[in-house]
Amino acid sequence: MDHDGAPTPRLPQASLQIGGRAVASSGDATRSVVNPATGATIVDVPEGDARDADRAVLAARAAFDDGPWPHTPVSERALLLHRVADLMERDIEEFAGLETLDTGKTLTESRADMADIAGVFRYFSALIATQTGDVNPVPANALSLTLHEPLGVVAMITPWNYPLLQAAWKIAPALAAGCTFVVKPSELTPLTTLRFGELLDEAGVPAGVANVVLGSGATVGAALVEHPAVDMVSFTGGTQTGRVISRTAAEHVKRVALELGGKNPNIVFADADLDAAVDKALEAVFFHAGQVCSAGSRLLVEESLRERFLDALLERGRRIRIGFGWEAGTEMGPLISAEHRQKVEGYVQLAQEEGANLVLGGGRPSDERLARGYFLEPTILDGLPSTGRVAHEEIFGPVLTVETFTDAEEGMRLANDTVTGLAAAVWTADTPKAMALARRLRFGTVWLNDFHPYFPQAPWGGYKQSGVGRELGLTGLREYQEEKHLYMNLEVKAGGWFGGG
Ligand code: TXE
Repeated sequence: MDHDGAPTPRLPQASLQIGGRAVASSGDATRSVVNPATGATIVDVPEGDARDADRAVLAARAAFDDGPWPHTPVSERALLLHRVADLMERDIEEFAGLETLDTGKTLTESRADMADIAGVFRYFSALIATQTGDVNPVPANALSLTLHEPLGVVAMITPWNYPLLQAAWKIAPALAAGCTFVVKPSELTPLTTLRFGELLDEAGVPAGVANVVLGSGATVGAALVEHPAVDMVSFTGGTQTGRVISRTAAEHVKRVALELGGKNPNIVFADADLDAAVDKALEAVFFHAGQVCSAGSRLLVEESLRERFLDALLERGRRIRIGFGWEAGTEMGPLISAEHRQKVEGYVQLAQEEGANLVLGGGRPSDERLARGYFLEPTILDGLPSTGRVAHEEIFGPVLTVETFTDAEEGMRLANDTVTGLAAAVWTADTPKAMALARRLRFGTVWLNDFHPYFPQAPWGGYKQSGVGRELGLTGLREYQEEKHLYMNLEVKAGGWFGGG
């Protein structure tokens, strides 16, 4: 195995985790997990199949129906979530190293992801420990209560860009709520989720509550979504896959939570703080090589500022250091796979056919050391026509397109002209204007004079085709709960619609 100097952290047991045990897959097939920075195989893992999905769902079902977890006092559940956070903090370097190896992102980014995961567990621990039910003011001599109960068995299907972070956004609230689950990581990036299965076990999660299966979306993913013993599917990934999952889940009227992609406008007015807006515009799109659902890939800049803004963007964009994520000083890693890079390159080509000018990057880096990885230079395309495909489709790579607007009306019209609605940003020194525009933007998150911050305390999710439901925040907990109305008559006496007594 040659990782071009890549660290070799302890690899997780390359087996599935079902019913509290590390088990072999039902079949013999394996899949190579590849380091996207070098193209080298990191490890071979079992390629699960539908039988594994079935075993895992039945284990989660049994743990929910017959096991202690849904009835464990919330104070104990909260303690366990804190233990998970403690263990993650203990092993943060190991997890970050694995994530960097598997995804290509820089170690700094991976460390931030892992720290956020610990934070998410601590947040949901505190949240569940402080939840109360409601006493409803009904017009009867009765006690009317609203209770929040665990929803049941959750199938979690996660993507390759934030493998463990996205899983944690689902696992922490599901465990807090008292659910059991089966998680299937992306077949491209299973390592940290496998290792996390071991960590949950060490933290004391009861057998069958947390199950990890591996395999492709078409077989194992689909089998989880179709399974009648699954109560809910929580999915993060591409819009097209989300559509298929939604359709299939409807068969059993399963609850579905979908976090899909976005085409996120970053709107810069001429009165914005130029330095801050330029720095964040670069971060918005080149962070994790643009493989971020909320990437600010569509820059809308006020016409009068365009030239100055573009000059500054190019000047700083040119200096972004591409390289191996595990090397100090690297600012941007590779794309996840050769196929994905090809797709992104296709968009760079298409943008030019649609009339945009390539003003930065567009090619693969010339550095010989990077030749076997799936790298692409930070790319900027100026003068993109707002009516073409590229202005509307998610690229998911290090590609920034630039369009201009002449006034706020036009800026709002362009920004909202998308079928998705995950995140948007507005840059202006005029606070009342910023607040007014934020109200008009049809996006799940709107940042004013910033880009990218998210917090476990605040909801995350999309308007329109960016998804269904919200992760994080109180809403993120409610996704994994059922509401029950519990009514107790305090005046028991004979009589009713039909008389009697
Ligand atoms: O994702 P998929 P892909 C976007 C991004 C990217 C595009 C396609 O634009 O270019 O989606 O990426 C599982 N039933 N995002 O094809 O296929 C799959 O195994 C059940 C945005 O790699 O959606 C994996 O675990 N599961 C996104 C997960 O779905 C299925 C992050 C995601 O893979 C399945 C990733 C099926 N039929 C891509 N087919 C974001 N929101 O951040 C696949 N899967």
